Amino acid sequence: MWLLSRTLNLGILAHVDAGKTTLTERLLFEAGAIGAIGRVDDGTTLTDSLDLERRRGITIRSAVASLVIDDVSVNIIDTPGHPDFIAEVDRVLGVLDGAVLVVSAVEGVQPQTRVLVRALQRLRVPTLIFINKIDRGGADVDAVLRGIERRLAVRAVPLTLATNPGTHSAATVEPEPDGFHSALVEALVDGDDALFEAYVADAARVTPARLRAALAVQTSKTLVYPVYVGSAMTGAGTAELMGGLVSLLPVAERDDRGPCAGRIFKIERGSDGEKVAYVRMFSGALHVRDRVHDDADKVTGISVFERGAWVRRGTVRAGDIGKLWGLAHVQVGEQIGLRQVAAVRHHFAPPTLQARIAPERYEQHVALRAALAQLVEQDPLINVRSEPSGELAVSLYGEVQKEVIEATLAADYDIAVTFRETTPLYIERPAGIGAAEETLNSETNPFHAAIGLRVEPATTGFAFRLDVDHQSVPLYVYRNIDEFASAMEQYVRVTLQEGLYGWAVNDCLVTMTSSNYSIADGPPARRGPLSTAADFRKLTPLVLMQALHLAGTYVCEPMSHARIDALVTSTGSVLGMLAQQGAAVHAQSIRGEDISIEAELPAAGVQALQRRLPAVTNGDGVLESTFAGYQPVRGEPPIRRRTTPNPLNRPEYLAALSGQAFPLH
Ligand SMILES: Nc1nc2c(ncn2[C@@H]2O[C@H](COP(=O)(O)OP(=O)(O)OP(=O)(O)O)[C@@H](O)[C@H]2O)c(=O)[nH]1
Ligand SMILES: [Mg+2]
Repeated sequence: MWLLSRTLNLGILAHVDAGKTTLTERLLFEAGAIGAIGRVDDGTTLTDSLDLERRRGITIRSAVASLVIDDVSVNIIDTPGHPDFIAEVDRVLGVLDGAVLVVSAVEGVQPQTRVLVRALQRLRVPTLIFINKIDRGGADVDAVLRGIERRLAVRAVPLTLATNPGTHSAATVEPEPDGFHSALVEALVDGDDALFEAYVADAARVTPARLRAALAVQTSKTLVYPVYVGSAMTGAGTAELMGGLVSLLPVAERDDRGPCAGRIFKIERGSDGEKVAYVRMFSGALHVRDRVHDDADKVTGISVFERGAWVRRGTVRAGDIGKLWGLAHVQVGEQIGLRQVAAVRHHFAPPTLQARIAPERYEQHVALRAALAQLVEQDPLINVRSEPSGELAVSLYGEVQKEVIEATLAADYDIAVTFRETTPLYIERPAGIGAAEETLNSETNPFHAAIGLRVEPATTGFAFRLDVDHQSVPLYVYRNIDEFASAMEQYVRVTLQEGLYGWAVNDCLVTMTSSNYSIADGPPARRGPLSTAADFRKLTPLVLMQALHLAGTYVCEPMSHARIDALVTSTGSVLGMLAQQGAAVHAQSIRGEDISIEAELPAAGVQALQRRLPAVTNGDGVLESTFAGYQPVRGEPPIRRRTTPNPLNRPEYLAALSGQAFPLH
């Protein structure tokens, strides 16, 4: 049969430069999916296919390739490791059956490795760890293993060992059987009572095959993390890793019964500028000429992987990744098969910076706006804003992303741009609890809907809850109460983009406490025109901003945790530089001639550290930074001018609505 029945959608994740793309290339080569092996350093790998990726030698966009191991079709998603491109990882996390986390045998566990592992754990993505670069000088597998146990706090189970590490002849061997057997038992009994009892009753009856099966089960439950060592460059240890992919990760049978459900995880523009959407199907099948949900465009073309290569087909089935054509309005992160599009959940911190962007030639302003709109399709977190001044502003993770946007606009759209200063992207948090309500037919409420909302602080992120009775929901407008809830959640989210000081409101729980609607003839409301979805949508900002006003908000600044490694002789100048950026130093540790300094500072100051580091450390310093949450701003809160009329100014809001001066979406 030409179509394999089992698939594995595999993410390759790691810290920048750990060797993800090199490993992907190696796996593709070993499995025969490519005839010659490319190199990142020569710009010839399959997955770093963008011009900019090849020139810079880093991955910017996630890319999909496919290979076959035994009878399993493995779709590999090679992701970028640079923290500026974390949004790319975010989008693929939800479509993975398993992952390989690459850790360099030389650099070891990095802050970004921890960020990634936490997200993989939260989503319970079964993960194998590959300790790469054992051929490089300085490789220290034992130290990396200790780092994995200690800093990643996962139960690591080493399945292969390195011989001659740190040399070009580095190779891998299986561990000595007796010691390996007892190490496996020790790692697995905690998570498996039956295994524990069998072992206590008669240790000899716990066979290697039984342990192997238990290892696969506990790997799929993310209780343990099998570890392989090797070199993506020389190919050492990669065959064992490939064996582990299909024997330890949960390979899915292709089963296309059930309703059509999938998720769009990547959007790109084809050679003619047409939109191409990548979908991972979870159940059912999607065919050419189907709609992805009730009011969407029709799919005009589908490509799927067959034996490692994209081929045009009429259908994409559960378990598969496919490319879809014809969906002009589809958005990345969107779930397909459902009419009501669920809100996209993010697994990492949002961008912490914003920068105003302007074309060098003023007449390209409209072209720039259109080009940015296309970039936002691929990366919604860029979140382009039209400032009240008419300028455009984008949200950013960092300087490298900014350079990539600039280079992309120049190369693909022929637009030269300049970025104005980069400033922090503050957020607002509710200070207390606030509640507001509008009832039907009251003087203050021009809409045919009634809403009560309560706003209160929440520990992390945004949550919406519906606390109303079925009877109070207009089920002739929304199909069911869940659809009403997700519509209301969407209206609330849109409103919270601009809080009392103009910044997005986060870390808050919004509860809908009352609801009512009017129908043409009698109860439950007094006679009146039929409520529509627009009534609920337009009334939400009025009620919500009132509740927010009563709760009060305070503005918070994004912080970064920075770690600087340098020579001890640079200590004074590094500390001086940190003090100038308002950083609080937490720890200093000296090892031989090296010092490692850890500090926390406003995220907006990290770029300045990066810029000044070479001069301050005579070129020896290395800076690592990760997001460290938000802290209340001291003193006068910064204000961002709103781009939409403030619903707290009711006449202005209503006037703008009736004039349709701004879209609510
Ligand atoms: N010696 C040695 N070098 C390696 C190995 N794997 C990767 N490299 C080199 O390390 C550098 C980074 O490799 P990439 O494969 O681009 O790393 P990456 O993780 O994909 O990097 P990003 O996608 O930018 O995060 C390149 O110069 C590779 O040639 C290895 O096993 N041994
Ligand atoms: Mg890469």
